[in-house]
Amino acid sequence: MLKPKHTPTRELLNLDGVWRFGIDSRLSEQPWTALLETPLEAAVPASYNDLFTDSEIRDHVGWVYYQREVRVPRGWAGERIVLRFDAATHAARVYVGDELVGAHIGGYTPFDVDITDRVKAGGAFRLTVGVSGDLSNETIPPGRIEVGMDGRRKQVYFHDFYNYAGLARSVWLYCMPQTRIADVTVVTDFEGSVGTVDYRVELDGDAEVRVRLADAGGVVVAEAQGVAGSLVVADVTLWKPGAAYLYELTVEAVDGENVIDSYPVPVGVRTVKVRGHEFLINGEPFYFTGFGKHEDSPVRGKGHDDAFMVHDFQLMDWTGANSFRTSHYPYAEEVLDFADRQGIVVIDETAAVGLNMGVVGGMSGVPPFPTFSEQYAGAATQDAHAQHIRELITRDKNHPSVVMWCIANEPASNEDGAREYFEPLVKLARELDPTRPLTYALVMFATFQNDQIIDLFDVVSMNRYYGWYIAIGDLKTAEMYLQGDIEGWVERTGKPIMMTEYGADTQPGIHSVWDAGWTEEYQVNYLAMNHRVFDRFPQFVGEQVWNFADFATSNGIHRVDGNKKGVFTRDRKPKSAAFSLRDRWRGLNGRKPGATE
Ligand code: BDP
Repeated sequence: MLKPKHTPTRELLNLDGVWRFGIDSRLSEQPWTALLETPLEAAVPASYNDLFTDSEIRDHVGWVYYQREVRVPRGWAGERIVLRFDAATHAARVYVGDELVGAHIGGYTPFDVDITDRVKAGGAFRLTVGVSGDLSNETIPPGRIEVGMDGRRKQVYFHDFYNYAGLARSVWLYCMPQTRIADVTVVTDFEGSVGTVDYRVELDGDAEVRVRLADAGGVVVAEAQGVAGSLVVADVTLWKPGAAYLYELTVEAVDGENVIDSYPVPVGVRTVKVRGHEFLINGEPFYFTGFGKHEDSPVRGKGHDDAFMVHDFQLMDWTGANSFRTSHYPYAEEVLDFADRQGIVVIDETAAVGLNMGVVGGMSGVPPFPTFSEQYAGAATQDAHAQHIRELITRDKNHPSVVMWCIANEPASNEDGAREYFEPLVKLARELDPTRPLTYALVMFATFQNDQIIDLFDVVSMNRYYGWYIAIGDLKTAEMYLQGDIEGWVERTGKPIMMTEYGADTQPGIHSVWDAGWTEEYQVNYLAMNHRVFDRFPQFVGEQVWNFADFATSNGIHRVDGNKKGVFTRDRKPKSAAFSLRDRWRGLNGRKPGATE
């Protein structure tokens, strides 16, 4: 699905702002049929939860409604007119006037609603959007709604980050020609100094297609005609981690000399490959440094914010991070566009977090009932997961920054049923994108002895907390556990191995000369212990600390004002560990991680 853009043939109206807002229990039966009777207004984009002081709204289970007037620009007569939601978390119903015109399930991928037949250029309409933050065994991520002693419905879920909901990304009204470019796929390669850009265009309607590729200075370097083809780029400048370079592919649907539709796609020429235990970008071994992140900030919740985005990338660069993982859901498209331009490498993760009943059993990892069963993650969950993978890959396939798909975070890959659940999803992802490696982030209790699915994937991504959840305050024991764990994976797989999560909760301002949990020194020592172990393994291809910043969680006895494993606080102030990571990742203390000599 193509991101809405201003082009010579397409126009765009941003609908962000302050919308009327209410929760279903305080509105009439069919609230979309009239002006919402509510004193509340909510900011878009933002999760609604933290905007208000009322905890009933914050933890609402059910539908909430957003509403505003929209005027269609006068000049759009004869065009196809579409509403676009960059995300509605986790489900949406869209009403134009009194009528339901579209619906979507999946909180982190965009959807369009064609409203050409329902609105008039120059006219206005009442737009109401119902959004539900509910999680069930038919959603990704899954969850369960329980009814409390007082009859109140409560959302239960199996991930620690707070279940923010609402319109957390931009809303657009846009117009396109009736005959239009529906999709573009690019795949790049190079040999020596010659690059190739294979392209494929899908049209809605009948037209000829022509494409041209311009370099960063706007000089056209290759042209072609037809819905698919291969462009050759002499003296190619590659897209590299830390040294982004983008060409622009302009795709045009034409009728003779008449341009019917025009759409630009930024293109970074680069390759990604797994060879033995190496992860190669442009044929060279790449070592990931960086973080697992969250879309999370005070007041906005998961609301996308350009200022936080720019600042986060600055801080990542400051620490020497060359990458991050979009834990635990696809991030706003703006973030991937920015990563493309900044040369930051991305592991793009689905929203499939919490496919693991073992976490309910605490550190024992014993599930109360099988994860992959109709009681929890059954056929409906798998269908939702498949649909989510389709939407993610369709959205992000052309980003050079995205080098790997992470299909799930910490699934119960040690349980029976995991293979039946994941095999078709892996097949689907490989069909949709044969070019990128696949991984999943491995939970602690999925060991090299009991994991049932690693052979389906390309990279072993470990989430490990030795020295925190296991052997806290005893880094010597933790080091032995970690060493043995990695050795086991090396022997079992021969694949590239990386740490996608390792971290220790840290309250800034607490200090100790001993190895005491929650202190700034302990976070530093904990990370140093991990790094010592990683550096012993040539099979190791990267380290992403959990987490970039502190983030909001649901209530829990092991969370104090959220998850404090951030290297930065929630308002992006550095803890001591930020400085030690900077030393390591920028090579200030000698060797850079992953350096071969
Ligand atoms: C891991 C999860 C991550 C949590 C982290 C933690 O993947 O989402 O935030 O543990 O406990 O299991 O800090």
